Amino acid sequence: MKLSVVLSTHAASFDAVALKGDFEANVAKIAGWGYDGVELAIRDPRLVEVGELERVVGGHGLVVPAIGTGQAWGEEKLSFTSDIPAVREAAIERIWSHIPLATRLNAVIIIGLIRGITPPGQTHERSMEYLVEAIKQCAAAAAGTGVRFALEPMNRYETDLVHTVAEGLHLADRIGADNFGLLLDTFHMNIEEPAIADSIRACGERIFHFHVADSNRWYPGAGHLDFKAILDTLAATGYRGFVSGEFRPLPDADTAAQRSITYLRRL
Ligand code: LER
Ligand code: MN
Repeated sequence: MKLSVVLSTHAASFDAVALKGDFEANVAKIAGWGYDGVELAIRDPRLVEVGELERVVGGHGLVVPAIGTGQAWGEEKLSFTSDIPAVREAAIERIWSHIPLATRLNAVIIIGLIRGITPPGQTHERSMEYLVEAIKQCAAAAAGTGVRFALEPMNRYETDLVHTVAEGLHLADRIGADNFGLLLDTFHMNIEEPAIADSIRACGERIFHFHVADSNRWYPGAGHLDFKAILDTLAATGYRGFVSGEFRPLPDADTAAQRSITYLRRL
Protein backbone atom coordinates (compact mmCIF):
# COMPACT_ATOMS: atom_id res chain seq x y z
CA MET A 1 0.00 0.00 0.00
CA LYS A 2 1.40 3.35 -1.06
CA LEU A 3 1.23 6.05 1.59
CA SER A 4 1.33 9.81 1.24
CA VAL A 5 0.61 12.77 3.48
CA VAL A 6 -0.84 16.19 2.71
CA LEU A 7 1.50 19.16 2.52
CA SER A 8 0.58 22.70 1.59
CA THR A 9 2.95 24.48 -0.73
CA HIS A 10 2.00 27.59 1.30
CA ALA A 11 0.57 29.59 -1.56
CA ALA A 12 3.17 27.75 -3.58
CA SER A 13 5.58 30.54 -2.84
CA PHE A 14 8.58 29.09 -4.57
CA ASP A 15 9.65 32.65 -5.15
CA ALA A 16 9.97 33.14 -1.38
CA VAL A 17 13.22 31.56 -0.31
CA ALA A 18 12.21 30.98 3.30
CA LEU A 19 9.06 29.16 2.30
CA LYS A 20 10.89 27.19 -0.33
CA GLY A 21 13.28 26.08 2.37
CA ASP A 22 10.38 25.03 4.54
CA PHE A 23 8.81 23.16 1.68
CA GLU A 24 11.97 21.27 0.86
CA ALA A 25 12.65 20.56 4.54
CA ASN A 26 9.13 19.17 4.90
CA VAL A 27 9.46 17.02 1.80
CA ALA A 28 12.78 15.68 3.11
CA LYS A 29 11.20 14.79 6.46
CA ILE A 30 8.22 13.12 4.78
CA ALA A 31 10.55 10.99 2.66
CA GLY A 32 12.67 10.20 5.71
CA TRP A 33 9.67 8.87 7.61
CA GLY A 34 9.09 6.35 4.81
CA TYR A 35 6.26 7.92 2.83
CA ASP A 36 6.02 7.15 -0.90
CA GLY A 37 4.31 10.37 -1.90
CA VAL A 38 3.29 13.85 -0.91
CA GLU A 39 -0.16 15.22 -1.69
CA LEU A 40 0.07 18.91 -2.42
CA ALA A 41 -2.47 21.56 -1.49
CA ILE A 42 -2.09 24.29 -4.11
CA ARG A 43 -4.22 27.42 -4.16
CA ASP A 44 -3.09 28.63 -7.57
CA PRO A 45 -0.77 26.69 -9.90
CA ARG A 46 0.47 29.96 -11.40
CA LEU A 47 2.41 30.47 -8.18
CA VAL A 48 4.19 27.14 -8.54
CA GLU A 49 7.50 26.75 -10.28
CA VAL A 50 6.90 23.29 -11.67
CA GLY A 51 10.51 22.42 -12.44
CA GLU A 52 11.57 23.37 -8.93
CA LEU A 53 8.69 21.39 -7.44
CA GLU A 54 9.64 18.31 -9.46
CA ARG A 55 13.26 18.71 -8.41
CA VAL A 56 12.39 18.84 -4.73
CA VAL A 57 9.79 16.07 -4.71
CA GLY A 58 11.58 13.76 -7.17
CA GLY A 59 14.93 14.46 -5.55
CA HIS A 60 13.60 12.90 -2.36
CA GLY A 61 12.20 9.91 -4.21
CA LEU A 62 8.56 10.94 -3.79
CA VAL A 63 5.67 11.32 -6.21
CA VAL A 64 2.60 13.57 -6.05
CA PRO A 65 -0.52 11.37 -6.17
CA ALA A 66 -3.02 14.22 -5.85
CA ILE A 67 -3.42 17.98 -5.83
CA GLY A 68 -5.81 19.60 -3.36
CA THR A 69 -7.54 22.73 -4.60
CA GLY A 70 -9.65 23.83 -1.63
CA GLN A 71 -7.51 26.84 -0.72
CA ALA A 72 -9.08 28.65 -3.68
CA TRP A 73 -12.35 28.48 -1.74
CA GLY A 74 -10.82 29.06 1.67
CA GLU A 75 -8.77 32.08 0.70
CA GLU A 76 -10.50 33.46 -2.41
CA LYS A 77 -14.06 32.13 -2.13
CA LEU A 78 -13.96 30.66 -5.65
CA SER A 79 -16.91 28.28 -5.97
CA PHE A 80 -18.54 26.11 -8.63
CA THR A 81 -21.95 26.88 -7.11
CA SER A 82 -21.80 30.61 -6.46
CA ASP A 83 -24.81 32.68 -7.54
CA ILE A 84 -22.35 35.05 -9.24
CA PRO A 85 -21.52 33.82 -12.77
CA ALA A 86 -18.05 35.41 -12.76
CA VAL A 87 -17.16 33.54 -9.57
CA ARG A 88 -18.29 30.22 -11.04
CA GLU A 89 -16.27 30.91 -14.19
CA ALA A 90 -13.20 31.84 -12.18
CA ALA A 91 -13.51 28.62 -10.17
CA ILE A 92 -13.74 26.53 -13.35
CA GLU A 93 -10.79 28.36 -14.88
CA ARG A 94 -8.78 27.79 -11.71
CA ILE A 95 -9.40 24.06 -11.91
CA TRP A 96 -8.56 24.10 -15.63
CA SER A 97 -5.28 25.75 -14.70
CA HIS A 98 -4.35 22.72 -12.60
CA ILE A 99 -4.57 20.37 -15.61
CA PRO A 100 -1.07 20.98 -17.06
CA LEU A 101 0.52 20.57 -13.62
CA ALA A 102 -1.51 17.45 -12.87
CA THR A 103 -0.60 16.04 -16.28
CA ARG A 104 3.08 16.56 -15.61
CA LEU A 105 2.90 15.09 -12.10
CA ASN A 106 0.41 12.34 -13.03
CA ALA A 107 -1.72 13.58 -10.12
CA VAL A 108 -5.44 13.41 -9.46
CA ILE A 109 -7.13 16.83 -9.11
CA ILE A 110 -9.28 16.99 -6.00
CA ILE A 111 -12.67 18.70 -6.11
CA GLY A 112 -13.30 19.38 -2.44
CA LEU A 113 -14.34 22.69 -0.99
CA ILE A 114 -14.17 24.49 -4.34
CA ARG A 115 -17.63 23.09 -5.02
CA GLY A 116 -18.78 25.70 -2.52
CA ILE A 117 -21.91 25.97 -0.40
CA THR A 118 -25.40 26.88 -1.59
CA PRO A 119 -25.73 30.67 -1.19
CA PRO A 120 -28.79 32.09 0.60
CA GLY A 121 -31.77 32.29 -1.76
CA GLN A 122 -30.47 29.63 -4.17
CA THR A 123 -32.01 26.16 -4.25
CA HIS A 124 -29.99 23.03 -3.60
CA GLU A 125 -31.19 21.75 -6.96
CA ARG A 126 -29.76 24.80 -8.74
CA SER A 127 -26.43 24.35 -6.93
CA MET A 128 -26.29 20.74 -8.10
CA GLU A 129 -26.97 21.87 -11.67
CA TYR A 130 -24.10 24.35 -11.45
CA LEU A 131 -21.90 21.64 -9.94
CA VAL A 132 -22.67 19.16 -12.70
CA GLU A 133 -22.04 21.79 -15.36
CA ALA A 134 -18.73 22.88 -13.82
CA ILE A 135 -17.40 19.35 -13.46
CA LYS A 136 -18.49 18.48 -17.01
CA GLN A 137 -16.45 21.43 -18.25
CA CYS A 138 -13.42 20.33 -16.22
CA ALA A 139 -13.72 16.71 -17.36
CA ALA A 140 -14.01 17.83 -20.99
CA ALA A 141 -11.01 20.15 -20.68
CA ALA A 142 -8.87 17.26 -19.40
CA ALA A 143 -10.02 14.75 -22.03
CA GLY A 144 -7.02 13.07 -23.63
CA THR A 145 -4.57 14.22 -20.94
CA GLY A 146 -5.02 11.24 -18.63
CA VAL A 147 -5.85 13.62 -15.78
CA ARG A 148 -8.62 12.48 -13.45
CA PHE A 149 -10.84 14.42 -11.05
CA ALA A 150 -11.92 13.16 -7.64
CA LEU A 151 -14.84 14.77 -5.87
CA GLU A 152 -14.73 14.33 -2.12
CA PRO A 153 -18.00 13.67 -0.29
CA MET A 154 -17.66 15.89 2.77
CA ASN A 155 -19.50 16.14 6.04
CA ARG A 156 -22.54 18.33 6.58
CA TYR A 157 -20.66 20.88 8.67
CA GLU A 158 -18.46 21.90 5.72
CA THR A 159 -20.87 21.91 2.77
CA ASP A 160 -24.49 21.14 1.90
CA LEU A 161 -23.41 19.56 -1.41
CA VAL A 162 -22.60 15.82 -1.62
CA HIS A 163 -22.12 14.32 1.83
CA THR A 164 -22.14 10.62 1.02
CA VAL A 165 -20.69 8.12 -1.41
CA ALA A 166 -24.21 7.40 -2.69
CA GLU A 167 -24.69 11.09 -3.51
CA GLY A 168 -21.24 11.18 -5.10
CA LEU A 169 -22.02 8.17 -7.29
CA HIS A 170 -25.30 9.74 -8.35
CA LEU A 171 -23.36 12.86 -9.33
CA ALA A 172 -20.91 10.69 -11.29
CA ASP A 173 -23.87 9.23 -13.21
CA ARG A 174 -25.09 12.72 -14.08
CA ILE A 175 -21.63 13.75 -15.26
CA GLY A 176 -20.98 10.58 -17.23
CA ALA A 177 -17.22 11.05 -17.70
CA ASP A 178 -14.60 8.32 -17.28
CA ASN A 179 -12.15 10.78 -15.75
CA PHE A 180 -14.48 11.67 -12.88
CA GLY A 181 -14.57 9.66 -9.65
CA LEU A 182 -14.55 10.12 -5.90
CA LEU A 183 -12.10 10.77 -3.12
CA LEU A 184 -13.16 8.96 0.02
CA ASP A 185 -12.05 10.41 3.37
CA THR A 186 -12.46 8.27 6.48
CA PHE A 187 -13.15 11.30 8.68
CA HIS A 188 -16.10 12.38 6.54
CA MET A 189 -17.29 8.80 6.05
CA ASN A 190 -17.38 8.26 9.81
CA ILE A 191 -19.84 11.16 10.09
CA GLU A 192 -22.00 10.56 7.02
CA GLU A 193 -21.92 6.92 5.85
CA PRO A 194 -24.33 4.33 7.24
CA ALA A 195 -21.55 1.70 7.07
CA ILE A 196 -18.05 2.67 5.96
CA ALA A 197 -17.08 -0.70 4.48
CA ASP A 198 -20.31 -0.96 2.47
CA SER A 199 -19.71 2.51 1.04
CA ILE A 200 -16.13 1.68 0.05
CA ARG A 201 -17.36 -1.45 -1.71
CA ALA A 202 -20.17 0.46 -3.45
CA CYS A 203 -17.70 3.02 -4.77
CA GLY A 204 -15.34 0.33 -6.09
CA GLU A 205 -13.55 1.40 -9.26
CA ARG A 206 -14.79 4.97 -8.84
CA ILE A 207 -12.38 5.43 -5.90
CA PHE A 208 -9.78 7.73 -7.42
CA HIS A 209 -8.09 8.80 -4.17
CA PHE A 210 -8.30 8.07 -0.44
CA HIS A 211 -7.79 10.23 2.67
CA VAL A 212 -7.22 8.87 6.14
CA ALA A 213 -7.78 10.51 9.50
CA ASP A 214 -9.23 8.93 12.60
CA SER A 215 -12.71 9.63 14.04
CA ASN A 216 -11.40 12.71 15.85
CA ARG A 217 -9.43 13.84 12.79
CA TRP A 218 -6.20 13.02 14.55
CA TYR A 219 -3.74 10.61 12.87
CA PRO A 220 -4.94 7.01 12.28
CA GLY A 221 -4.71 5.10 15.52
CA ALA A 222 -5.64 8.07 17.70
CA GLY A 223 -9.39 7.53 17.53
CA HIS A 224 -11.87 4.67 17.24
CA LEU A 225 -12.02 3.86 13.52
CA ASP A 226 -11.33 0.25 12.49
CA PHE A 227 -8.54 0.87 9.98
CA LYS A 228 -7.83 -2.83 9.54
CA ALA A 229 -11.36 -3.35 8.19
CA ILE A 230 -11.25 -0.12 6.18
CA LEU A 231 -7.95 -0.91 4.46
CA ASP A 232 -8.83 -4.57 3.87
CA THR A 233 -12.08 -3.46 2.20
CA LEU A 234 -10.26 -0.83 0.15
CA ALA A 235 -7.69 -3.36 -1.06
CA ALA A 236 -10.47 -5.80 -1.97
CA THR A 237 -11.95 -3.23 -4.39
CA GLY A 238 -8.71 -3.47 -6.40
CA TYR A 239 -7.69 0.08 -5.44
CA ARG A 240 -4.00 0.54 -6.22
CA GLY A 241 -3.72 4.28 -5.56
CA PHE A 242 -2.40 6.14 -2.55
CA VAL A 243 -3.74 6.25 0.99
CA SER A 244 -3.08 9.83 1.96
CA GLY A 245 -2.90 11.14 5.52
CA GLU A 246 -4.94 14.27 6.08
CA PHE A 247 -5.25 14.91 9.79
CA ARG A 248 -4.81 17.63 12.39
CA PRO A 249 -1.22 18.53 13.28
CA LEU A 250 -1.59 17.20 16.83
CA PRO A 251 0.21 16.90 19.15
CA ASP A 252 2.37 18.45 16.40
CA ALA A 253 2.61 17.89 12.65
CA ASP A 254 5.80 15.83 12.69
CA THR A 255 4.65 13.51 15.46
CA ALA A 256 1.26 13.00 13.81
CA ALA A 257 2.80 12.15 10.43
CA GLN A 258 5.26 9.71 12.00
CA ARG A 259 2.65 8.00 14.20
CA SER A 260 0.31 7.67 11.23
CA ILE A 261 2.77 5.86 9.00
CA THR A 262 3.97 3.65 11.86
CA TYR A 263 0.40 2.63 12.62
CA LEU A 264 -0.66 2.12 8.99
CA ARG A 265 2.45 0.12 8.06
CA ARG A 266 1.87 -2.18 11.03
CA LEU A 267 -1.65 -2.87 9.74
C1 LER B 1 -10.28 18.12 2.22
O1 LER B 1 -9.69 16.96 1.72
C2 LER B 1 -11.17 17.82 3.33
O2 LER B 1 -11.29 16.70 3.76
C3 LER B 1 -11.92 18.93 3.91
O3 LER B 1 -12.52 18.53 5.10
C4 LER B 1 -11.04 20.13 4.14
O4 LER B 1 -11.78 21.11 4.78
MN1 MN C 1 -10.15 15.03 2.88
